[in-house]
Amino acid sequence: MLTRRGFISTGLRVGAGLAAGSAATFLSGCAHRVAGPATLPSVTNQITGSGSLKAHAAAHGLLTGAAVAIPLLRSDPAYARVLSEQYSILVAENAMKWKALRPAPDRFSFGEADALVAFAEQNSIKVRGHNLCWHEALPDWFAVTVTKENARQFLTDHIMNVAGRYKGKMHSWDVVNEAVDAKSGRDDGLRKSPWFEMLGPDYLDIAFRTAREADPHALLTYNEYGIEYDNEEEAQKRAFTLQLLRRLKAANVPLDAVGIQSHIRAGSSYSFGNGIREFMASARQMGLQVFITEMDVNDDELPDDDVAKVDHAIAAVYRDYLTTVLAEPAVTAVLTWGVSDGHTWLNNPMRKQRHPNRPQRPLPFDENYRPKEAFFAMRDSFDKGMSRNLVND
Ligand code: 9MR
Repeated sequence: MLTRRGFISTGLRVGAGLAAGSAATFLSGCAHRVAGPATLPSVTNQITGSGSLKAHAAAHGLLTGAAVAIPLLRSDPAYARVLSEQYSILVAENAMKWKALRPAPDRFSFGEADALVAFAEQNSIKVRGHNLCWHEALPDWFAVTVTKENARQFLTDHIMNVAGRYKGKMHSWDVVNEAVDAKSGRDDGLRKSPWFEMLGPDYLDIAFRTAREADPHALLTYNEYGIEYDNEEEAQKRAFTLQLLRRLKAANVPLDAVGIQSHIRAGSSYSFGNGIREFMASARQMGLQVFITEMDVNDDELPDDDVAKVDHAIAAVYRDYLTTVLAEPAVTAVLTWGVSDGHTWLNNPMRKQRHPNRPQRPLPFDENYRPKEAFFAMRDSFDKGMSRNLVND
């Protein structure tokens, strides 16, 4: 539910009113004006400036951001405007992955990545890099070119080139992404990724050490998913992830933060709480910051087809989840995996949808960049969270 304060200050019937597009008229960008008494403050002022996500986050020492699709940034001024108005940190959804950066073994293609960094610089927004080492989004040539003999060279060259190019400009890098697979059958729970198969567990050490060398200022992050819920599978994955982080720390591998992706679900039979709290506290005790790196709320499991009810349920999950994680002082950044429901990986045509006639609505803005109930839930959760000091400000 929207708080009373939020309800009054926006003057919007968030949920039913917005979803039905009733009184709210969408004006350019993400501005709203509401028909009604002249004394009502313009909502334009309420959701931007001091009413923006970034302002509410900053009041508590938090960064907030979103994953950016560069083609949209280039083609859609309303999208660019929301980014500049709402966020203090951005990350490329795909543009800094190997597949995007490496058209051929001996060539780099930095156009889209550069465009994001330039946009962020122009708008005084920080940037996270995602990612330097992952088992997915590898170019087609990878499998037939990279071997046990040359893998180390490819990995270190890539990191030196990519992290080196943006040296001093990045808030943080996801150096290694999703290295744990609790079902791998290994005692250390490491995923049998191409990097693992070619270099063994040491590939993580190599990647982090090289990233530090390439950019001593960026906060080096290990990023993982499927560690949010209180169920056996995710508890086991948390344990393996902590085991990995401890091993890296003990080996003096440079590591500054852990990313909890936070692709969560509305209507799930599982809950979150103790597991993630303990995980975050353990990370803090190792001296790590915690970033919520890819939050969105999958609504597949909701039986309802009523959009207002779906949005309401999604907002409740945002509120619960963010309240839980923001109680942890090590959490210093919250990013969503996208901006508006008009562009989300969850509606990718390749994904099987339980409600094919109802596209998913996982993000804080709707397809017309109107703020949804989830937007206000995010702001409220930032307001309630404790203040913290940003380390890499
Ligand atoms: O949202 C991204 C999608 O557009 C890509 O096709 C996919 C593969 O590169 O990656 C998606 O982003 C993923 C992120 O990089 C890592 N965590 C899970 C994200 C959603 O799948």
